[in-house]
Amino acid sequence: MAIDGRPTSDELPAPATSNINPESLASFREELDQRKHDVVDETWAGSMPAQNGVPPRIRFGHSKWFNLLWLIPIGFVLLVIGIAVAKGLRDIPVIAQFVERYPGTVFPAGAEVNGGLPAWVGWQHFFNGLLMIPIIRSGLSILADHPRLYWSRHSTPGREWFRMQKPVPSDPLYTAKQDSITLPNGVGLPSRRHSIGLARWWHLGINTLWLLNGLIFYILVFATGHWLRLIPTSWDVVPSAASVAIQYLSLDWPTDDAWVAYNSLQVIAYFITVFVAAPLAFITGLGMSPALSTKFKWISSVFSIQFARSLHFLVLIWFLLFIVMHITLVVTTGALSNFNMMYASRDSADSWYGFWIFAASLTVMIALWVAVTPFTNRHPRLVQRIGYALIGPVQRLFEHIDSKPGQYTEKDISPYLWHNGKYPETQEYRDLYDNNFADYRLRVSGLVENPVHLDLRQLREMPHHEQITQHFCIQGWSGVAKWGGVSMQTIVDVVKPKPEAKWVIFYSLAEGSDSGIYYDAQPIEQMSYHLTMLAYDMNGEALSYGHGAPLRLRNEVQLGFKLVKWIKGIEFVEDFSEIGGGEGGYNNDHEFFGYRQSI
Ligand SMILES: Nc1nc2c(c(=O)[nH]1)N[C@H]1C(S)=C(S)[C@@H](COP(=O)(O)O)O[C@H]1N2
Ligand SMILES: [Mo]
Repeated sequence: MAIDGRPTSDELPAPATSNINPESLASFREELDQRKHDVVDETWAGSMPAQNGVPPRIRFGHSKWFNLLWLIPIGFVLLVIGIAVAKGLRDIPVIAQFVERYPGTVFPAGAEVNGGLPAWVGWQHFFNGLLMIPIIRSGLSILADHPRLYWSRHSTPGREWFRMQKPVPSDPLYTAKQDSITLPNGVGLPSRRHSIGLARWWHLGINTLWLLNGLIFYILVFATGHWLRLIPTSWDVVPSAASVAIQYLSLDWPTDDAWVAYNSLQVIAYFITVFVAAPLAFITGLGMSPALSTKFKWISSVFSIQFARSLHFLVLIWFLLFIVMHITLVVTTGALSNFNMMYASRDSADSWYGFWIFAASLTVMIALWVAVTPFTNRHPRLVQRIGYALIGPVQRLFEHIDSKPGQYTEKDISPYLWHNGKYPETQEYRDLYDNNFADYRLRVSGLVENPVHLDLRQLREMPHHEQITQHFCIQGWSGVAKWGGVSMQTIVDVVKPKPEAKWVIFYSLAEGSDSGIYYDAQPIEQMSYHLTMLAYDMNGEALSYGHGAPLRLRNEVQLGFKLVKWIKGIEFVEDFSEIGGGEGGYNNDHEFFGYRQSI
């Protein structure tokens, strides 16, 4: 045994004589599921049965968990106490004077010219609300696919600060997919268990439109005087907001001057929402990209993907609280006048005009809410295509990042790396495993000058490549490991791809969760990246069964599902439309993932 536990090539069993003939090379494609899956039906995703989670809870101390449902009665009691206290406070002369001194609205200089809300504010507001619905719902579906949140990148079971799933069972081969939960119908988009592929097209696709809407909003806000309504220009907003809070809580509303300027509590809430929460949602979203994190090493080392994911979730909580408070107050503080101002640009407390526009916009939102899930189940390919059209260019752009190893060191290695996917259960694999992979051959073929069969001894004799890198599963968990093996560039140099070769297909010994073997297509440029390799060692030991023995792919600009485990063959091709279901990978064929996933 070598000192670090890794077997040397002499210690491996001598290879058996090869029984591989040229026809067996062609057979990879025949082992794929060639059907087109174009609907979400019962058999989809390996017929995973629904599985409920548990009410959300937060960890305090080492292993105590607080069930967040308690916040409902606690919140109610606090509200009642708050109202009683606020009412009492207003009878105290000092407080009464304070409220008189700060009635609630700070009028910035030049505010009068801002009287009324222009029509663009109403439209912006409508589009924002409309887009937020699928964004939030699909975001919840993404969370439900790995229903745990951590502060550190290690995603160690028991170390999460939030979960809506039972504790992780002790089975060492428990997978992240088994951990996913179903959401109540109508909540998630889709609410179905492990529908993350589709949820992500909604989330990322609609996000591009939401960001565009936001950008237009920013431009108009600053091009007009509208920013004076949203950005506090004097510290008086602080006492003034406190005064508004007392007035609201005592159920005696402050005077409404919203036609000219918002009250200070509104200004602060709107300011945080527009200028803090929204940009933070964007930045933390990008913080979960594998490609970007190999590029922005320093930031991603300090603020890990899990930190970004947790903050992203806290931003969601802010948005949800904001939406609930905002709607409650709009409806309880002169609803007709508020609707007229926002939807009809008019200052009137008795016309129903604004109300009807609001009602129409609400109808559109509800119709959308009800229709999106059945639509997604019926036309998942369309959702995938539109999603790709919207976010694909960004996925493509980030794929050009070719970073060098060195971001992490031994001390960053995670104590636990989740397992995922469907384990190999074929006789073919069992025979290889039982014989310690002596009969294993990696078959590299297709559009290459020099097709090869390589046994493990030959692979171990090739120049050794090592990297300590972070794994990003599409479901949201992560972890750092040390991978040892052969750089893909070494293989490329041996086989010499022909100029027509554009894609590289990795075939697995394992089947996918539904039918046919697991496979994935990778762009040929990425085969020459510093962080693309075939790993036969993990953390200094031969790769384990669960993590892909005897050989797996690492390509660190991509999400985990593209990193095929238990590799048996590699084929260089011109395009992948004739391979399997034609979508460039098992998950893309069956679960509507994308063939590029750098975010
Ligand atoms: N053959 C095969 N490879 C696979 C999968 C699979 O189901 N089958 N799952 C993928 C997914 S979704 C992830 S996140 C990683 C997980 O690797 P790990 O189990 O070593 O952490 O393997 C990928 N490779
Ligand atoms: Mo994954």
